[in-house]
Amino acid sequence: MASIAPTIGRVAKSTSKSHSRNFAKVFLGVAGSAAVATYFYNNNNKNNNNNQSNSNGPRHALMSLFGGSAANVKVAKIPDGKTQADYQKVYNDIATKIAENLEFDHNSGYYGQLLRLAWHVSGTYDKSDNSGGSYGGTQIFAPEEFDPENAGLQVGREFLMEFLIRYPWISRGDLWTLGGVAAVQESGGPKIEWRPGRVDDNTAAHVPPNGRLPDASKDGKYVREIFSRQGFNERETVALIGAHVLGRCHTHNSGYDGPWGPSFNQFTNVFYTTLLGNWHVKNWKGKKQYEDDETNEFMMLPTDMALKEESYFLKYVKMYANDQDLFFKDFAKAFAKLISNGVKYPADNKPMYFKTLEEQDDS
Ligand code: FMI
Repeated sequence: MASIAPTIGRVAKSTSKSHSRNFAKVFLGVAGSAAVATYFYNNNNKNNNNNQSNSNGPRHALMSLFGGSAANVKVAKIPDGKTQADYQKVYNDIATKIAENLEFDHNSGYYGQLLRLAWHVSGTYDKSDNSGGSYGGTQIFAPEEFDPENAGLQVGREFLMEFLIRYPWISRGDLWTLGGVAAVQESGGPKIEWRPGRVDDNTAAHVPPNGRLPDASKDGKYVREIFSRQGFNERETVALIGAHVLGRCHTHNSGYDGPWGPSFNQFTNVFYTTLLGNWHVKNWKGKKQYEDDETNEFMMLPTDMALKEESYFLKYVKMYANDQDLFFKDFAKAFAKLISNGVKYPADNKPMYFKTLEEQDDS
């Protein structure tokens, strides 16, 4: 029987070392800044930045692939002259700001916030018609912004806002997904393949409806179905949810409370080793969640427990609990897929890998 005790001892003490109009209306509500809203609006018009206008060749090919809907063709377009060095600069600024705020949220830092933001902007993807996903940066528009599952994500968006102003050429989708990459890598996780060229969709015409992101109170079959709509199999699903190693739940966002385990500011496989310990239903007035028998300090969501209850998930939980390298490899692949779901990259748009701050210090 796996025990969580040694894990708690090993990780708990450590701190991470490397440590059109419609748009304007909605955005002003969010940010309260006329200047920023005007910037986005102008930028949109200037670059003709909407995903209806991107290309012809690939668009026709994709139209037949996705049932003839031109609206959902999303071809990546790198801003003129931008290279990996430009994106590494943005990465560095995000990473530096993370490192300057390690005490945030009970010493969780911003890792969890930024990773959850990257996931929720991408997790609206529907492979059946190529709608949703990270491409258009639509999360600032209703109804997506007000999806109850997105409660609290303004914290991550506001954290990143200054970089949209400092680097006016970067799109929201690129910035938000790059924030997720920085969160994983700077907290000690694997290198994530990332490609640029998501294009802001400021027409608010392709905002996905609510209900596409999973509800944490449900069971394993439901989790399997929701992730399968995004194109993930069971193994990828288990690997992705291992991200719950970072950060915590907040009653004011989701109704749930607490961190999943002791490694909340370090990307490790400890989510799985912790999950394999013993748990009971927490006795409180809040939503049904689980509490660990040993310390009563940690929590699991009903959907996390489902990974242990269903044999089609459990085998991967055990695999990743026993082999962190394998978890890192699978997570990196699945997360890179998640943040690019729906985006068509032309052949010259090559994968980029970013150096961590620590690696740059060493060189
Ligand atoms: Fe998770 N999550 N998550 N999550 N998530 C969080 C926080 C959180 C769900 C529910 C859920 C993935 C999948 C799923 C991630 C990363 C990822 C919370 C607490 C809930 C209820 C939010 C709060 O602030 O109260 C599920 C069950 C439904 C959406 C689910 O399927 C995936 C795939 C990932 C990334 C790949 C992270 C890092 C956090 C911590 C956020 C923080 O603020 O620290």
